[in-house]
Amino acid sequence: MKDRLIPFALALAALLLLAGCNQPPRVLIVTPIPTLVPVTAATPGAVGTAPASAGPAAVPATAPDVAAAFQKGSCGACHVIPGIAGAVGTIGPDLSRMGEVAQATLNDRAYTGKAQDVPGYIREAIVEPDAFVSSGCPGGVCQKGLMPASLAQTLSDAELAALVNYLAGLPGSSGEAKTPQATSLPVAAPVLAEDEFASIKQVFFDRCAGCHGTLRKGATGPALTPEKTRPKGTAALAAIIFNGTPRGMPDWGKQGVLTQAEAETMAKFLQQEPPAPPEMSLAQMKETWQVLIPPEKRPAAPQHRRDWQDFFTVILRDAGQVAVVDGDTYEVVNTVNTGYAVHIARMSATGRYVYVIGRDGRATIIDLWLAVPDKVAEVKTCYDARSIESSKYNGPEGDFSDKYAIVGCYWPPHFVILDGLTLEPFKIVSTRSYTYDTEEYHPEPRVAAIVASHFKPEWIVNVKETGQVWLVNYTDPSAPAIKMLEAERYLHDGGWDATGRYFLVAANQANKVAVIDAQEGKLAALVETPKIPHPGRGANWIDPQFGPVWSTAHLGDASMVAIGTDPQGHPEQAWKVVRDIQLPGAGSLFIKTHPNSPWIWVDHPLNSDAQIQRTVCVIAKADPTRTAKCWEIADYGRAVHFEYNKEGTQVWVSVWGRADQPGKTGEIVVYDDKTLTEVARIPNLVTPTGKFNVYNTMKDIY
Ligand code: DHE
Repeated sequence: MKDRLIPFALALAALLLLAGCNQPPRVLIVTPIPTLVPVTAATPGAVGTAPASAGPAAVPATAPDVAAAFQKGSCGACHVIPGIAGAVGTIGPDLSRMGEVAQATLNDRAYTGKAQDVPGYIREAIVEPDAFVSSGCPGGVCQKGLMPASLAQTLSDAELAALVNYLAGLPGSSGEAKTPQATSLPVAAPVLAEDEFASIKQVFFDRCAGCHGTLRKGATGPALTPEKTRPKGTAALAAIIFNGTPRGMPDWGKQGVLTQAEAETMAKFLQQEPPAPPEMSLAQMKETWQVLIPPEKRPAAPQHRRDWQDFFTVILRDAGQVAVVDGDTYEVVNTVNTGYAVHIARMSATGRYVYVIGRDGRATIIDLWLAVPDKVAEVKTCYDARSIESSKYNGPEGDFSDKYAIVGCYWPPHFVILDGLTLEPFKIVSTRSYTYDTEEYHPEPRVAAIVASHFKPEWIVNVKETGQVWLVNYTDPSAPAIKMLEAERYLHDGGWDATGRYFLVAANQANKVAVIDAQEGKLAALVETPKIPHPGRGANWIDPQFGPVWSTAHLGDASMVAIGTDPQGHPEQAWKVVRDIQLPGAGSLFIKTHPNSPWIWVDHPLNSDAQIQRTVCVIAKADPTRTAKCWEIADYGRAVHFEYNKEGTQVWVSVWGRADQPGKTGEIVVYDDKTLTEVARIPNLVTPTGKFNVYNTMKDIY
């Protein structure tokens, strides 16, 4: 084991000063620590139990409060440190057995540092954090640069000596690590000048809000409210902002997006009360709008011989990219930079264009007819977004194919209508409104799923918090007619039934599926389901007993249900749960089928069990009473989301790995749908999640 204190972020520094006193690190002594008892903690490693150290004692005249010193260095933000209040960080190694770990590392030939004894080793780790990088971070080998070297300037000699001494004594005399205290220390927000606050606020909304939420309540990224951030302190937060984390936080400093000083200002900003998030005007959107290849300069026919209708656009979430992959050859035709924490892709009515939305509200359009498919326009329409769709209607009321696009935002709470070829935004509609049931004003109702009707020039826009489904007619998109239907709160994701007349959407926190009759423009039913339905777009199939059904699995229940969708042919079963099929576990996000397939495929990526996370199951349409087969598709990561090829003969499943684990960042496994045998793997993709086959997405086949 070559574990080490590493990036034991934020703590200590003073060693440099000690070195300045001609005191080589290895002679720092381990002193008894009776006076170093933290205010809130149990006594740490018992006196005299720390590994022996050579040299004379460097006892500070007045021993500092060790808990205060840890607090000053913000060590607890990144490390678990027994006995230190709030030291429960999981970015760096757990320091519960630091003394033992240090000794073991010193005995290990792999150790390349200069320390001769345990205290020297710990000091080296603090003062020269990258001298020897630990493999003890939660994700494996720690990241160079994460442990801030600035700690050397943060703490006094005495404070550093106290910390080294404390850590060298871990675990305590009982040999067992102490449980960290969960109390929080009173910490005031650091001072931030008004002008600094104003400018960094904008950076937050541009770069960070998509993952941490505009009000910093957390989403993909953790909550960053003051009670969470203040105990971490400026140095720790700045280090994380600058260097990123193994769990997906980008390294804004290393990427050159933020300077060290800006990272520190951001760290201070995050410890203040969250300010009201900004609105975004059309003019602001237009400032970000870029047409890279104008429509008149785009080809009139495909410039390659590939079957572009069988392309898959694969979301590479943590890379902020979309891979365009050939469905016939499995070659990655191009990798396109898109919005940060990119979320989903949808096709234009003709399929030629792919619309992509990132959580940062950046919409991108990719032209699949270019010799190498690439983006031709982009625009930022909000600070936090999840949905995008195109206009798909072509009928008596006009041909709207590829004419418009729509982006649904979480913040500001609005949707934006854009030109379908250039992404020029031209109409913003706020979703601020009244809850459907209590008629109370809601200031921030987020836009969830948006689908385009094939039968009317209409988008179905789902407004989460108010529980309203808006039917938005785009015949005159600058003055869109909107019909507001009352459905259920917390609308999230959903899809069409096989006829395209009914839209079924999960009201996930209400444990219901709302059925919208898009032809009649009304709510057809509310169907009770098990806990937290999460269909993606769901799966349409013919049940041998109950006829046409639509299915969803659940985040909070180990089951997949089938809901009857044929009020004419099977009125008894219409809008009722007719099947409830047991799965190996809860935590399912997506299911999928194809009219040509004998199966319905189900994933479980958010199950707490690592094996179930990477397990997929199939249910036979011929015998939908149980799962026919379940298996693990990889030995790492999570199995997530399915997509069929154009013919409906092969199924692609993502292995959602981790961007920081070489060899395990992710891949796609391709199965023969009939035999369920593996056909191919598309390796070395960075966190592949959703996959969207051009033909199936444009035709809404699922
Ligand atoms: Fe999604 C669809 C919102 C997290 C992958 N996701 C959707 C939709 C919404 C939504 C509203 C429907 C869009 C539509 O049809 O127009 N997703 C959210 C969140 O708010 C949430 C829970 C938290 C967040 O921080 O964003 C979230 N989503 C995730 C993930 O973590 C997933 C698994 C990976 C990722 O990309 O981050 C993920 N969501 C997807 C995918 C779809 C989706 C692949 C489209 C499924 C489809 O087949 O259409």
